[in-house]
Amino acid sequence: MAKTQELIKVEDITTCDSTAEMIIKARKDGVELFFDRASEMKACPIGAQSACCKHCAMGPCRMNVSSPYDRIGVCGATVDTIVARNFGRMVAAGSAAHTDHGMAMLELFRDVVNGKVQDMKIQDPLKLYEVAKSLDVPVEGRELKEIALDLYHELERTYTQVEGEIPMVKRVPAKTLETWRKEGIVPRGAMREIMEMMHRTAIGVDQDYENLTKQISRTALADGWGGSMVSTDISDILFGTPSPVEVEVDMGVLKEDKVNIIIHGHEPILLEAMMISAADPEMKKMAEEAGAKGINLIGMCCSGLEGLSRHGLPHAGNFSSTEPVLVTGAVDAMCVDIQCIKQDMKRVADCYDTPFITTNYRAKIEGALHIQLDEHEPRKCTDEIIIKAISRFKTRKGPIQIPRHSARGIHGFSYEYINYMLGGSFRGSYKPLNENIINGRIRGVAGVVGCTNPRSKQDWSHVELVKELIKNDVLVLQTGCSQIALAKAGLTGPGAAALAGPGLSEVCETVGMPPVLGLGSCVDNSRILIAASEMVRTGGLGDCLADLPAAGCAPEWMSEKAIAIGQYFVASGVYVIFGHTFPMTSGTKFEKHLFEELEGKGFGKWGFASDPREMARLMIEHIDKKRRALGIDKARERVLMDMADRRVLDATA
Ligand code: SF4
Ligand code: MSK
Repeated sequence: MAKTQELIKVEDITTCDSTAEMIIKARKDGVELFFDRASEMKACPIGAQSACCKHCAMGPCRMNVSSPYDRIGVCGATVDTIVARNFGRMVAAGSAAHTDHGMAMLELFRDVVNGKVQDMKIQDPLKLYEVAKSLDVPVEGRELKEIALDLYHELERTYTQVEGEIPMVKRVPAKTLETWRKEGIVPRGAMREIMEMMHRTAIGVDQDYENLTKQISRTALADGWGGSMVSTDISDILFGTPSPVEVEVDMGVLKEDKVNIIIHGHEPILLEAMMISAADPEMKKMAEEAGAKGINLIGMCCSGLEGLSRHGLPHAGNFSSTEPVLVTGAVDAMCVDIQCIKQDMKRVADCYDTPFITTNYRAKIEGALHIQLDEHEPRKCTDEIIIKAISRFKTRKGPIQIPRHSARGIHGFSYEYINYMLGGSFRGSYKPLNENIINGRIRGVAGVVGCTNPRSKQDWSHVELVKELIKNDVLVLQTGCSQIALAKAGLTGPGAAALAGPGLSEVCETVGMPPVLGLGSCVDNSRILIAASEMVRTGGLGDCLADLPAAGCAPEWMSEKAIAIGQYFVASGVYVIFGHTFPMTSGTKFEKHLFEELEGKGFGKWGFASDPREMARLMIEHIDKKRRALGIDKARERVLMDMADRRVLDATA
């Protein structure tokens, strides 16, 4: 337990009632959680502004953040070089995470098609045809297997190609692609771009922040229009394209009389295999014989979003709740794969006698039980996890305290479903969306995405920002942990339309959709890119992605993956605001380049704000600027949430 100072007040840590209850319990139990470490471990002010370099043994070198041009590194690197190189390495790391995940999905697809993985088969052949057609893979008169293998080879280029353009550029609006070609930033293949990014940021290589920015964009685009997009498409083909489903979220989904198993991480294969094992009559019988009323599979973080979107699987919470959920004592197994797994979860799990199981050779944790998931025989791993969970259920020792909070909402939107929802099955189209934007009922579209962070009050910025946006008739698309913050607050439920402005709420009621559309996990930000491209293609909203009345925000981000996502949206033409902190030294030329100059070159730009209302103001201002440029603006005031709105929200939550 953090000892040196008074513990931070729970109401300053989170707005999630379940998490708050578990923080209080953990403190009573003498169990330290990451919130207390975050308040004790003050962020280094130089590191926070990304003004230090340790890329060689002549350093580490630290810049003077209050006067950044006072000093240069031992090698002569300026603050612009240092900050840009650090930013580039964050983008490389984030892009590597998404593309490695995507490549694993593609390999699984190949092995399913070849019959090497027997337990799984293609769930959405229609999507396979659509993706193949979009990439000019011939489909007429051919067997599914033939098409699938050709598609595999085509998509493999996304990762391994060393020259040329990645396949998905075929989906990019022509004018946006023209800008990329002019700037020389069309990605070749993700491995090549990430490798070059790492090379160019080493000592003595690229020392021109503008030139570095080009490679930063190229690397990020290889993620957004490459690794992540392939991951989403292949996961849909293999496991089914999401369509709306009502889901229960928050820690109240844990059941005292069931075997509770949490799946946390990112790759859907663990979750899919767990579902197959949990449905096995033998496993069910074993659980009943142990006195349980069933096996309760629950997701968390992005694995949870994959399960929630495709299968309506209950979801217990986002990144900041993954330690607190263990404090309930009700988790009979916590199984994890890759990304966003906090190492100290193992110790917290031990405190509550919960088996903590890693399943992927790329992400082991010292001291944790590892049961490797072999995709050729996934049930070997998942059956064993269930047996361990049943045995823990039978011998539960400590008292159990499950928070009673839960909320129901509609999730599982996709590019395809939005098309169908707006236009119907025979004339599926984005035309009604564009028309409603042009006539002003919908002011614009915002992507609100990303993590939670213990240095930022959990969920608060996500929820406050989205409330302001919808109140001002901005349709919100969501992914990642943000989606769960809004779901817990009741904004993905049918009642949420009552909080929207008159135009948006009219559209929601006509179409029967909530004003906040959850699109899935963090790799599924690619769904937003595809939807935005379709809006451009549909017409009336400009010629490129940068013309759209749209903006994005990650108000409580923490992962390098978020920086990669932000950069691929900026390079695609979107204004992206980050909250809480930004890895940038104020007053530098590199800051001006990212925050102002990129827009003049036909890209989007970065922005920063620490208050969610300020984020909303900046996003709406940008949306209105784009509306004016399109000639579709109508003067209107920005509306602020008032007490009456808050009462409506409380009633709908
Ligand atoms: Fe210092 Fe230059 Fe080495 Fe970085 S690369 S640690 S700035 S000497
Ligand atoms: S899990 S990357 S905390 S969204 Fe994708 Fe959540 Fe951010 Fe991890």
